[in-house]
Amino acid sequence: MPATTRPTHCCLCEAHCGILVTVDEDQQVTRITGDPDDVLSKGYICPKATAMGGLHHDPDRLRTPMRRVGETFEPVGWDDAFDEIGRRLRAIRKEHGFRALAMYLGNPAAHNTSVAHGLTLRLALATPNFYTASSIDQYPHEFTAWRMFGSNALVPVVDIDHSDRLVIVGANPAVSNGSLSTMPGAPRRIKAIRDRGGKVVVIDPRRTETAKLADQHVAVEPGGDVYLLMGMLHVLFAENLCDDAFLARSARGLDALRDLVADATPAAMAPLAGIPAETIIELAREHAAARSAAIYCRIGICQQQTGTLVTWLISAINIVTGNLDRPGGMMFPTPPVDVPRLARFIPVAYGRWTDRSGRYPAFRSELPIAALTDELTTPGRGRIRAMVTYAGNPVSSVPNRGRMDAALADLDLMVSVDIYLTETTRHADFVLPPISHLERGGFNLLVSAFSVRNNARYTHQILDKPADGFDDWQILNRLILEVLPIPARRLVGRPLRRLTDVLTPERMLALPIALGPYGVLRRGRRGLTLKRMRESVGGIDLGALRPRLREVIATRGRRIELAPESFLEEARRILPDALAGRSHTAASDGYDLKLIGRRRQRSNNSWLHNVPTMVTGSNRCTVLMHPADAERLGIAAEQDVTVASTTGSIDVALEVSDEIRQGTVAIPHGWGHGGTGWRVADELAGQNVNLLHDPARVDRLSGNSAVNDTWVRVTPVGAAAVRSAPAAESRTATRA
Ligand SMILES: Nc1nc2c(c(=O)[nH]1)N[C@H]1C(S)=C(S)[C@@H](COP(=O)(O)OP(=O)(O)OC[C@H]3O[C@@H](n4cnc5c(=O)[nH]c(N)nc54)[C@H](O)[C@@H]3O)O[C@H]1N2
Ligand SMILES: Nc1nc2c(c(=O)[nH]1)N[C@H]1C(S)=C(S)[C@@H](COP(=O)(O)OP(=O)(O)OC[C@H]3O[C@@H](n4cnc5c(=O)[nH]c(N)nc54)[C@H](O)[C@@H]3O)O[C@H]1N2
Ligand code: SF4
Ligand SMILES: [Mo]
Repeated sequence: MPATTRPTHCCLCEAHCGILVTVDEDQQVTRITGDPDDVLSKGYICPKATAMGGLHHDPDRLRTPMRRVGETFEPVGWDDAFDEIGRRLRAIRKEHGFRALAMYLGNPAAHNTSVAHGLTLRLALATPNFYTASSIDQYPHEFTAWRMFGSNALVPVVDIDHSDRLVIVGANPAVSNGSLSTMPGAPRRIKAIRDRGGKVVVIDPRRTETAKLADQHVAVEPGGDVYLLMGMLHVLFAENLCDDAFLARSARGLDALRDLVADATPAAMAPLAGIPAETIIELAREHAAARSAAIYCRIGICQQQTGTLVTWLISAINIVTGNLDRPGGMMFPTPPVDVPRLARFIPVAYGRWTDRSGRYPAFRSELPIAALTDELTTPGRGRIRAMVTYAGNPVSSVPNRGRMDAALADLDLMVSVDIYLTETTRHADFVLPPISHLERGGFNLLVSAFSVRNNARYTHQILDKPADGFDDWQILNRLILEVLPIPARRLVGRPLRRLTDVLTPERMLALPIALGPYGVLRRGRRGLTLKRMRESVGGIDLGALRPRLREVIATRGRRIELAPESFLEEARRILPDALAGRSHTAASDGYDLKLIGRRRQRSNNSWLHNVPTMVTGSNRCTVLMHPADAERLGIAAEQDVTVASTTGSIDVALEVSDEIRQGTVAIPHGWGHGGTGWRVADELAGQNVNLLHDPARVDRLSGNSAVNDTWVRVTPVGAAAVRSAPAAESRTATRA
């Protein structure tokens, strides 16, 4: 075959940028560039896009199912693998009950057309022990959306392309390209706001890549956002800067909200936010005065103990200033399958069950990952004995790695659907690898449901699927069949398998698209079909986000709940201390620096570090510190230092820059691949920052892991006075 260049999407992150992939006659990917025709990304790509080729050709990427034999793995046939997995899973369930089975679903599942099959496997396992990366990610957004708008699916998206004022809190879209607000080419979109005379403000303890594009950078104290925002709300009420007409029409709970912040003056809040009172006042006034304005927040907020409180306060400010459901504010998208509209019919479960300790209520049909390690290790009925991981690396991505690592090694059965042998999957008895990202295509429902502009884009398959290759959905289908209680399994299994083989993700979506708001069954002959999407050039632009609050809101009485009772309670819990000058983030003895996270442009959580072009130059695992702190501690740039918390300690190199707020340090997550056997990643310096994070530290309302503003101390390697105890011991101490 001659060389070809064809369009598809980079599916490494939510942005799903359009790319053009050149493949030579030997089926080698030789070039990846941005697709100028893509209706959403318009030619933009970030440096990670080329990793799509690197991943495909990576000799370490698994291409056949593997079975554990002692300490090593050997290839196994698909059928043999499924047979043995099924037998062992069913036996464990029979002996120990449903609770002894567990599933963890990781982040790439959301960027994958097979996600519905993943959730179906979850249903088939019928276990309370279901976990996803969402509970160290976007729980606070979904929890807030559920309480305020009636459904966790109603997370509003920032209408960045029409905004006159954008305030970004705890997000770095110049690097991440937007999350829960899919905005490929975020740097360009941010610049466009300024070009049209608007203003961009970034509230972040670090002068980030995004802050460098903004008009104003407010270096808030880590965890200080809750005070900053209460101060802003106070000003909006005290100075009558609210959109009364919108509020009267759409919301309830205004008086309770006003009462809550009555004493939260900017002067009282400023010291805890770590910024001047004048800045809080100015932020409030300018937000209310702008023709349209949006505050957008993400991971820096979600991963706080006040994650839901802050998400709520931000939403409340957007609402009281009339900036919800207004072009240029926060809007609800209208995707080809109308998830926001259907949200009302999808019940949200909260607290129907808990972990065995009773500390963590289930939300969204799953338990927070904060509970996982204890559910793996605490003896007794219901202890997890078998685990399926799908596209996840919890050993790396979940706080307290030390214990999880050992716990997974101790399982009776572990099955991982993954393309690599990782820190997590190396503990599996079976690793079932799907085909590579370039060998499959389809429509990603989730990406379209959070886009900053309505669109319908189809991801094309670039390379032929290998004859013996399974896509994720096929692997998941087979696992589903293995765990279903099917009578006469040998006889009935085969026709059933044939039936489920027909249920491709594409077929499952064809009808909902046709029935959707643009669909052929609603709009007639010119309406949208999957075929039309597939045949379009660069996808189909479905126009700007449009106001639709009344259509989608799912609360009783169809009004925005401005002041949910449990949120008020939580705010009232921290307010008296705040008014007395005490922050909820007060230090513990001997720890003098607050640790935050840092996403690097060429990393993608834990799994791009084996692609050589992604780990050259500046993409390293270092601890970033302000020069004044380095001088105070007598340590110099590039020196190896020990970073210790009450939970654990790691050694990393020191990077010094005044871009980080004094008193704060930042370390990226997803590093520390020693022992994985990856030929590139295994050799890299760096350690897993989650060794420093205490799983018991969560957002009190949603249960999201709160890895942010963890107190640490930094000392030269070897010089630490008292090295902190190993993770397991200190964790026990925390509980005692
Ligand atoms: N300290 C700290 N911890 C964090 C964060 C942080 O900021 N700080 N961020 C959190 C966030 S936001 C997230 S989303 C999580 C991510 O947490 P996880 O989802 O648990 O971890 P990932 O690193 O994304 O690992 C994804 C795994 O999926 C595999 N994979 C990739 N593509 C595919 C595919 O198509 N199919 C299959 N079957 N497997 C695939 C990869 O090989 C990898 O092993 O990490 C969280 N952890
Ligand atoms: N290059 C790259 N892109 C990615 C990913 C990746 O790993 N690498 N991961 C993808 C995933 S899974 C996700 S969820 C998204 C996340 O997308 P973002 O949320 O945009 O990503 P982060 O870079 O983690 O941004 C968090 C910001 O919060 C700041 N911050 C930390 N603590 C505080 C605080 O207390 N207050 C305030 N106001 N700010 C604080 C940090 O300094 C950081 O700049 O990115 C996605 N895109
Ligand atoms: S922002 Fe980068 S990693 Fe994300 S989809 Fe676009 S090119 Fe891929
Ligand atoms: Mo994430």
